[in-house]
Amino acid sequence: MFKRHTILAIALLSSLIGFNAMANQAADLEIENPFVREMPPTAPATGAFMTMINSSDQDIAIVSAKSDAAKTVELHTHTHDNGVMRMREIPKILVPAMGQAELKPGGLHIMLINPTRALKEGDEVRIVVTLKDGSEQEIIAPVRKIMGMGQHKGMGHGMKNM
Ligand SMILES: [Cu+2]
Repeated sequence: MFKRHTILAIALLSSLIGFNAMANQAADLEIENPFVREMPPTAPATGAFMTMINSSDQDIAIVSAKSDAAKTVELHTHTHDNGVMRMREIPKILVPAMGQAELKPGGLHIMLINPTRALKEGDEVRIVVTLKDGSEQEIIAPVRKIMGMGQHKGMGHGMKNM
C-alpha cells in the first residue's frame, strides 16, 4: 500500500509540474532589442522588430499580437514574387526550441496598421504577444529612426521600407 501511494503521489506531482511548465511558455521567451520604426505621421503603418529567444526545449509559436498604438496588429513576413518583395500576414511566428527568431526590416515583423497616434523617436510602444499556449508577454519597444535599411521597390500593400 505504501508503495502504491508513493507512486501515485509521484505521478500526481510530475503531472502538476508538467502542467505548470506547459502553462506559461512566455516564461521561456526572452525579447531582446525591440524597436518600432519611426514613420511619417501620415504613414498607414509601421513595423516592430526584435530578437525572440526561446530558452526551453519546446518550440514556441507567437500566434497574435496587439497594441494600443495601432488599430490592427498583424504578424508579417516578406516573400519574393518574381523579384518583387511583398509583405503578407502569417498565422504564427515560430521561435525554435533553444533557438531564436529574428524580426528585422525585410523579414519577419509585427505590423502596426493604422497607428492611433504619431509614433516619434523617443516614444515607447507597448505590444502584447500571445503564445500558442495562451500565455502572453508584454514588450515595450522604443521608437527609432532607421535610414536605408530594407528598402525595396514594389512593396506590397503600398507601404515602403517595412
Ligand atoms: Cu508588414
